[in-house]
Amino acid sequence: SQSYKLVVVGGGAGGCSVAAKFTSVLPKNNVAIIEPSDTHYYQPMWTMVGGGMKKLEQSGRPMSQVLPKNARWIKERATTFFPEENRLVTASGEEINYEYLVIAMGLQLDYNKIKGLPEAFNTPGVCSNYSTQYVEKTLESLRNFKEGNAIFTFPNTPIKCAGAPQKAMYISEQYLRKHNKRNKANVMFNTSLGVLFGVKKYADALEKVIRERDISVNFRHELIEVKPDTKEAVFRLLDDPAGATKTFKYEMLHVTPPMSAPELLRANKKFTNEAGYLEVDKSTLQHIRFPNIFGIGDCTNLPTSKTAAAIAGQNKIVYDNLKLQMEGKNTYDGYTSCPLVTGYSKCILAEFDYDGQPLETLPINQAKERNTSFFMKKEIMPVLYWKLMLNGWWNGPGTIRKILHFGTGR
Ligand code: FAD
Ligand code: UQ1
Repeated sequence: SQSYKLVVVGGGAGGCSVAAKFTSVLPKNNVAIIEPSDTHYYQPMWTMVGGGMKKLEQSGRPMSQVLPKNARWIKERATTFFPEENRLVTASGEEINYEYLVIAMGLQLDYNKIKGLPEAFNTPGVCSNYSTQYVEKTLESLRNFKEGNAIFTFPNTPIKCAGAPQKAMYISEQYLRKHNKRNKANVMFNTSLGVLFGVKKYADALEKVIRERDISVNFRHELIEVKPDTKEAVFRLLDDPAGATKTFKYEMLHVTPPMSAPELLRANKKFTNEAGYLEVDKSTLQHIRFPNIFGIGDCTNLPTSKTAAAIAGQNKIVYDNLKLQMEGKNTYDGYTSCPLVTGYSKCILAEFDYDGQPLETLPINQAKERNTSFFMKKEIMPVLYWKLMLNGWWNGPGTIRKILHFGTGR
């Protein structure tokens, strides 16, 4: 088995950026990243790949070049977590022990929850910007478009980059216009949601785009089946109490799949909230039940939109809070001190915490009456108070205590 100060699960946007911050402050090989993929993708570029503005290869770099050099890369999938024991197991059965864990596993794509997928991706017109396997079919479907419905879907789950299904549609609409096929196309947004976007300011702006570009929107329509033989897509009408469905013919069908937190997280009830996302504090990103575990990015329950931009806003918060946690400085342990002066030259230097447990700075028995403790009380403490503490430069003897106790603190 291997042991690390910090283990990061997932080498995507969140995992890679947090690991990089820690490798610059922790000694070499104190950080391990568990990540099975050969390639790291800049997923926001797939919108442009689908529209033919970038090539798929341009969105990927070898994982080995991207992950921080001073971290140990464990090129495997994590398979079981034992958070109470601070360890996890990988697909090969390797045991990894950690002091601190960052979980950055992203979302899983559940194409298979739609009947007929993923097989129908092998048939004409069915595509998806959300996967390296199907993103190039978006451009291909636009090139081969003859006439009929171009349908863009939005699933009935939270997804990453909630704008991307519409971006795919607007770019496709302009492609069809540019290539003189727009008058043969009926462009449609069939969304499980009841609004175009979660923020009203942008929803209003998008509504204007939809009107100007002659796109039709069908709210509360959830894709449940693709029938490639007849080129039909079946939608559940989410507001129909009887659960009725409606079938649309398609010439092109851009699928945004249902997404969920990785199975592996959901397997451990103590990790997740009801919906299966890693349950972290929304201000500190610390796990609410395991203080030595932090989460970042798409796999978390953070009630914001799941994007790389969000991760840019999160990674310093994880770094700062986890660093404080490592240093034991983020929470107050109740430290207090009362120098018990026992006469004109001796003192018992009491220091203790919330639990009434001694928390002594010096590696000697401070319960003993000493001249040194008396000198400290009479001469050092006033200087420390006037010169340091009142200027905000004295944070108590915790750091000195840790050094004198070789990091153990007691
Ligand atoms: P990911 O980057 O997905 O990384 C998760 C990593 O965890 C993966 O490398 C995976 O291999 C690894 N992993 C999973 N399971 C395990 C396991 N068991 N063991 C070890 N490793 C595991 N964001 C924007 O900010 N702007 C945009 O314009 C934008 N557009 C987008 C367009 C599309 C089409 C897509 C798909 C996404 C877009 N995003 C955009 C979203 C952005 O890409 C994601 O929010 C971001 O990549 C999430 O980062 P993450 O680290 O949480 O997950
Ligand atoms: C951003 O920080 C970011 O993450 C790295 C993105 O992901 C690709 C974005 O799409 C955006 C918009 C931001 C925000 C940054 C600026 C300069 C607006």
